[in-house]
Amino acid sequence: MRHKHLQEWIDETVSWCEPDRVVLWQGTKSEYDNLAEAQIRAKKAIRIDNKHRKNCILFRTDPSDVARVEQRTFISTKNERDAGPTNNWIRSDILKDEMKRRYQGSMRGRTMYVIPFSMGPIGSVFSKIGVEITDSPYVVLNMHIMTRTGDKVLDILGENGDFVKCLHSVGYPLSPGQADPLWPCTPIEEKFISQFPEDNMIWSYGSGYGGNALLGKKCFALRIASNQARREKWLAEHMLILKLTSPEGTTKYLTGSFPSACGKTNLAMINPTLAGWKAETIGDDIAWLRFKDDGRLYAINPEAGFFGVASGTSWKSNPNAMKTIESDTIFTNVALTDDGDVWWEDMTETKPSHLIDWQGRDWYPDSPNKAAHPNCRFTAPASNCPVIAENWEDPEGVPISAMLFGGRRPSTIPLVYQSFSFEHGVFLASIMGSEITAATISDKIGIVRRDPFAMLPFIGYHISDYIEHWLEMGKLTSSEKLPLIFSINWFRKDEFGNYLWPGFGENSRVLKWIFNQSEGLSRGIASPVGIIPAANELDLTGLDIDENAIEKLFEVDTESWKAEIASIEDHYKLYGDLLPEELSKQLDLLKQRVGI
Ligand code: OXD
Ligand code: MN
Repeated sequence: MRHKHLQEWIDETVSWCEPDRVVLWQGTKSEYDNLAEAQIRAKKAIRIDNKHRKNCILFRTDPSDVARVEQRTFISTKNERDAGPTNNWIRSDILKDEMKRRYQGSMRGRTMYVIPFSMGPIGSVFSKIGVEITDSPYVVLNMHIMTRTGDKVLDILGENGDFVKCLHSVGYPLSPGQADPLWPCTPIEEKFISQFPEDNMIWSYGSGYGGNALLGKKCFALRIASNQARREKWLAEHMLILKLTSPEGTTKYLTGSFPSACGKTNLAMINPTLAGWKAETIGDDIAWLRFKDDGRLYAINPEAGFFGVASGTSWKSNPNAMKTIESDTIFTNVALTDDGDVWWEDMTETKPSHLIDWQGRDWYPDSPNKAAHPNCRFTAPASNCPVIAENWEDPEGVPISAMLFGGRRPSTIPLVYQSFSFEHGVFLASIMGSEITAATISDKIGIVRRDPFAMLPFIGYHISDYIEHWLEMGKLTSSEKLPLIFSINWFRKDEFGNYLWPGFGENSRVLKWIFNQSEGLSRGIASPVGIIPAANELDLTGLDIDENAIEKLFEVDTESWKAEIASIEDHYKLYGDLLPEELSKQLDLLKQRVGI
């Protein structure tokens, strides 16, 4: 190992965790295939290789370890002020002591893998290096798909390059002869997903699932990177990146921020219904953005794969995702069909007559439980995607013309509106959110869960400082070079509870208007809340939709906005005395425009 500090950290971790073996991951396909094969032989995973799918693998987790655990996620700093009101905080020295005790001997009987990885194309000015140490083969396989790993990263690190230390253990040491459970992990109260932004360090313990354990994703690329971005004047955001080309051949790039499970992956892989329009994927979950010398904001996708929610993904909702997962994909907590393929709720119109469910039990259509876990996932290489843009790995990034922010709002919020200014755009991103549905908390139907910038669980520092950082970023260039900002709501319903907008590929009609706005081809008209399409600016050619529905989609109803403003004021209490002045100013302006 050429990098002395990395070697020291590896040695120190070995002395804490006491693994039986250490493997330095080189990032090759044969390592991946061998490790996958070993998991299948050890009955930790099932091979999925059939007429629909090649070289895929299925893992089933412990029923207690199925999602990110926000209540066990910490931003750990010296001072509580720095974590702010949206994060759990434990003082860093106290948390380190607590976790060090747990790491003691935590890898006994296991192999410790050292995975050097790059977030972003190797060698790009946008990119950052991490090294994840883990005792979970599942994590290794997933990191291999989700990031660029191995020797090529060590080459970039050289002898003294900077890297984010990411330590992960499932917290389940094995004594000699002790059988390993299918999915080792700890009870929830012993899990810790800890970010130490002052040390550029992540310590995760007790969970093997998704964002808790694949530390390059939410922990590094959002929570730690948002701190780095603030220090270094860039942005680390929960955003898809879409490449859009008009029939005339002009290309523009858009970002889209939507809370988890609002269809980001679907929009990132949209098949436009409008003739001649082409949409291609750059990324589906995270964007790192910075200004370049030409004064424009450029973005990269720091990831190399998709860790998508499988439930609900179908040939109707996302055919491009269905093609993406036809090979070299890891499935987690999906059901197994009788002919050895995967299945999940809403994948097909009719349910199979028999399945093995995500917990390995027989399942029939009248079974009371879902066959797949609602948060079941696919992990697939981005390069598998049939609509991945040919420049998705451009180390220079792509210039962003428009930023979309949205949520699930059955009422009040128009289908699309543009902010009057960048500052107003920051305001509308700060108030985005989704209405709680009966499926989540039944006694609070109608309450909006605000998810500012879709970043509520991912901002790695004080939310007031985050808003101020966005506002500062807006001052780094001239206003005409800044991306336009739009509020989006695909989910508005009529009084009978029916969706007013068809969604899916028809969303390209809204994308076209956004494209035209940023190209100066349309102007829109001012409503009290923002700029909406003027008559005939939203292309409805060939769409069977009622005039009334269109009117309702853009209705700005004073009574509803009064309630909305009260709810925003309530949400802003979160900031206490530290509500950024610009947000209260924008709220006052909104009140004036709405007429209250
Ligand atoms: C995700 C999430 O997994 O946002 O992408 O939860
Ligand atoms: Mn996400």
